Amino acid sequence: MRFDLVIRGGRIVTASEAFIGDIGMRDGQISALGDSLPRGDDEIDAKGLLVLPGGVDAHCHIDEPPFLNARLADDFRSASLSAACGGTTTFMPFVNQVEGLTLSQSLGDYRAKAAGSLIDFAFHVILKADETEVLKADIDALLAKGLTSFKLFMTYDGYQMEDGQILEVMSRVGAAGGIVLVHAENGRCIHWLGSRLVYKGKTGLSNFRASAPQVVEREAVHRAIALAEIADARIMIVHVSSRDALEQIQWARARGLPVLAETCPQYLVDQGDRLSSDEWGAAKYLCSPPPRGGDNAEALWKGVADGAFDILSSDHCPYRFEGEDGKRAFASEPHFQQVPPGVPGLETRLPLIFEHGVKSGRISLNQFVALTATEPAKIYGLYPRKGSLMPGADADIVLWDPDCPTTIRHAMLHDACDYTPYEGLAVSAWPVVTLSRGEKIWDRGWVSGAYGRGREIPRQRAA
Ligand code: DUC
Ligand code: ZN
Ligand code: ZN
Repeated sequence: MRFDLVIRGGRIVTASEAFIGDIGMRDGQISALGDSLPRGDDEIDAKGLLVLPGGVDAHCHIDEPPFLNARLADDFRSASLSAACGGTTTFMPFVNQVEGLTLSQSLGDYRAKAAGSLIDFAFHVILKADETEVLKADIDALLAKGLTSFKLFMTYDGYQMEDGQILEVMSRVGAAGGIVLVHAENGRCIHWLGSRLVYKGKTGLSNFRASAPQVVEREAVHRAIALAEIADARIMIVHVSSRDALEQIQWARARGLPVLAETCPQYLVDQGDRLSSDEWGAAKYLCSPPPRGGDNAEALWKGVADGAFDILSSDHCPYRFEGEDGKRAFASEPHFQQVPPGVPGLETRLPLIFEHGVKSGRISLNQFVALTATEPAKIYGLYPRKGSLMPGADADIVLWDPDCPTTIRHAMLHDACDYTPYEGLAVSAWPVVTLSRGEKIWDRGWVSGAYGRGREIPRQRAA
């Protein structure tokens, strides 16, 4: 058997196994796993390294039309580079509707943007609270094109859907075998609470969490679960931030309802206390739902370890801090309602979860692979091509140095944002080599591979 490349002698880890061995690949696909494979045309000595499936980041915002009037910093080039350098080989951004275009037309527009990607990708769709008839036609057209995951919002002007519309979307997508991603916060409560705070003159950033407390997320998660049960749909509660919301998910799962859940590093490496400040700097931690502080992160980690969460994604939402598009540009004083919510995190997702999950003993290496690569690939119809090391899978492989002390600095990252919320945090492992379909695109500080080599991966029906 001839191999283009053999990765030799590393500790190979999948969602279910771990063993020392070699991986041989040919024409961009994994062709054999074993011991003492024949020499390849090229070789990587992986002794002392971990060899994992490339990460699949199933939630990131890239080059969308301005959301709440704010412009995202990353295009597909910078975002895909950043992802690759952090060990992610497939990502799933959102087609968001462009003003004046249908969703199908917006998909065409977005595909053209994604043509600059360094890594492979597949799309979700963001739904606006449009006229129901328009929405129905749009959803059907996209389902017919193989897009099977739709995100709806229970908050945000222009996006917030009422229960009837949510039922309509869920039943339509559910009947077609798709999945509905739910941003679960009660927008009316957030408005009401926010107005009261503003009336009392409490406009500083420290009030952001009080305007969207846990109960607002808990109520929305509970309602989304009930609506999904009525509509007979499978749903994914995205970016779960609190113990209260997690309890609702556990309740639903105990009843056997098809409710899946995602959380993200900003809730697991909780810096919610940094949102207690009224200084501009707090804006670097401001995202929706808010990181809660207190014991929420520990409760979420317990949920992750116990299997209450299916996937861990970044929710990369890179609004700059400075500059004309920056968070600071939205108001002369820091005001909790005027700073666009969102934080960058594509490149730091895996090292942070590795550190706070695996290194700290909260989850196993197999769980790490499952939560960050295999499960997102399965849930969104990309498996076994992605998220796996099986023969026939794409050779998307990441070599990790498990003993690579690194202090996170924005200066070392590759996104187009101008800060990281994790500045100065120490981690002890980092992805050192990233292969995408057998091609080295990140090798110990060196970047290679042509922008535009990334492909859209056709989706199978969700598993
Ligand atoms: N949450 C954010 O923090 N930003 C944009 C969208 C979202 O759901
Ligand atoms: Zn959201
Ligand atoms: Zn998001």
